[in-house]
Amino acid sequence: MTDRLEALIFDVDGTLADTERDGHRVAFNQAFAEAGLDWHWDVELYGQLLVVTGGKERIRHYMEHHHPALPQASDLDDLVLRLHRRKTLHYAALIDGGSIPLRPGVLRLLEQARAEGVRLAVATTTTPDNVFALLEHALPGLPGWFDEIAAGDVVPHKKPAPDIYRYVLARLGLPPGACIAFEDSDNGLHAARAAGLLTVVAPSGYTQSQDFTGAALMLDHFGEPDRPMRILHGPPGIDGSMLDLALLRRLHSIRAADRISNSI
Ligand code: XBP
Ligand code: MG
Repeated sequence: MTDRLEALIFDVDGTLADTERDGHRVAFNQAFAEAGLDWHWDVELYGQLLVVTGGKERIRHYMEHHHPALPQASDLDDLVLRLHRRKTLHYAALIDGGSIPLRPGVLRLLEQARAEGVRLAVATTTTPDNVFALLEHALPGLPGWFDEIAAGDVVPHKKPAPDIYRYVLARLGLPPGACIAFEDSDNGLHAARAAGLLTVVAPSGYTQSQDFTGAALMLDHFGEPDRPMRILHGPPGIDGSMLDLALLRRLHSIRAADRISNSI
């Protein structure tokens, strides 16, 4: 692990904003209703479907498990694509309508990183349009703060596979030891760790009871001056009311020291 922290790599859904229940889920249902389908993903069912990352993959999984009588024809692929395209438009409209804010402390941390020359990147399974919609709505021009926005089908295997993180690292030209990943889900944590990244986890609405063994630090959120974070799990010597670069650099150097002593 290098001794300098050079980049922060963020998951999007659940990490930058809690988008699943009131964003993606609602948009999927809008697309189904518009297509004349009587499918409805309620809050509980959607929580179960989240085990499958990627919206197209999730629709396909739902069809196979809840409507197995549907013909396995190639026009099924076409239906998935059409539904997903409409879902993406509905999602952007929901975001533009202001229904999903960034999570506490996210913008503050991005601003500090930008001011101090720590690079920013995104590694997500979601569609690129969704990331741009979310960031641009949060702050006009915000997508331009990121050196790399890696999203969706740019890699063959979605999380929990490490592909998207490896892709981002290659694009940034950095080793995993120079970066920290931010995630909210077990699938995301597995992906980041398998790519060799130190990972900070802030569980979101749907992921509170997942297993985050292997996270370097677990928080309820990143914290704001008037809304302190709670550290749910972390190494001794890490404390504070907000996640900032000083704390992240401390975490990074503690983990670097751990690695060196473990390899001796
Ligand atoms: C996010 C997802 C995404 C969204 C839907 O996972 O699983 O699939 O639910 O996005 P992560 P699309 O936060 O681990 O990246 O419909 O655009 O695929
Ligand atoms: Mg996520």
